[in-house]
Amino acid sequence: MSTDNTEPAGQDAPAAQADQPRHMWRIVAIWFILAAILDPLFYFLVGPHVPPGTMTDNASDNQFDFNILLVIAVPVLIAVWVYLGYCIVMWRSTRKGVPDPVGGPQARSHLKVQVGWIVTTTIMVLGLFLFGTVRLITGNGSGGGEGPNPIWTPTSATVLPVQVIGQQWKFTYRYPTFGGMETSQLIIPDHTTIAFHVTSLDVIHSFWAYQLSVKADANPQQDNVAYTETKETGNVTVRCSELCGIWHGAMFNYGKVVSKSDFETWAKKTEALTAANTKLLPPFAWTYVPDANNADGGYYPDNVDPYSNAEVYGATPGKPTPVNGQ
Ligand SMILES: [Cu+2]
Repeated sequence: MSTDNTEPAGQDAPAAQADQPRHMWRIVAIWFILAAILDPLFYFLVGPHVPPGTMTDNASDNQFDFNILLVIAVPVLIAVWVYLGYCIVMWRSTRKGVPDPVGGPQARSHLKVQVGWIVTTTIMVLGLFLFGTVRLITGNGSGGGEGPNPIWTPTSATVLPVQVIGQQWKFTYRYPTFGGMETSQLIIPDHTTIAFHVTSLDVIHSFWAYQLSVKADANPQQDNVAYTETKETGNVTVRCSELCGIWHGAMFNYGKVVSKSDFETWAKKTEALTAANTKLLPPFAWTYVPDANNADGGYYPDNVDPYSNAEVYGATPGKPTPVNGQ
């Protein structure tokens, strides 16, 4: 090809193209065969092992959703790889008889490619939007925190409420139906709908029970509700997923889904064992505000702004200490 840019573009193109194999159709054929083989293989072999597993209804739903996304993504990935691979093999500069690189007007404005690109990506994005919305609604919130007034509530007649309290830097759990006992480990029964009531005593944390596929922000003075239904026994990892201070990375603990009978036994035993401690705790409530004035584990009355100047940590009750020592 001449380096003379004034030469009319594509003058010798028809003759050159006639000798060329139909690259586009070759690429499409290779892509189609690979995608048709790898997609089902991926879905059936890898799919069942995709996180977060199947410990709850939300977890199974989320696993299915991830698999659908991956089944859509795999052909896209294969298309990119096949195209790159084909280009490297067919048009590498060391190969004899390769056509010169095409530039200038010839390489611009390929209507079919442009329309094909826009239509395909639009269909994919709108399809994913629809899919995500439908799955969120049919999945009853998909294990996410729904705030204090959940839109999606479980149909089950028996729901076990478990309060999750985040604080720098740990999670504890209170069981209002077992005397308001507080534990440092999350234990819940199998085949039961659980209502997590997530709150915080200080800054914003986030309760992420990975295997349960539950994630809900823990905000001070907010009762953030998230539902899930347990389907299998097993171990659960709970992590804070909101940067909450210097030991955020160490804010995790482990829990368990146990059989219903094991749960009953554990809960009754723990309730009795911790009865003396429970008496010292503030009465069970959906939210708590540590008492800054007394700093003794007492709690603010409702409707007092915990962060007003009159409520400074360490101040004497009734004698507010102004901030900055003024
Ligand atoms: Cu945290």
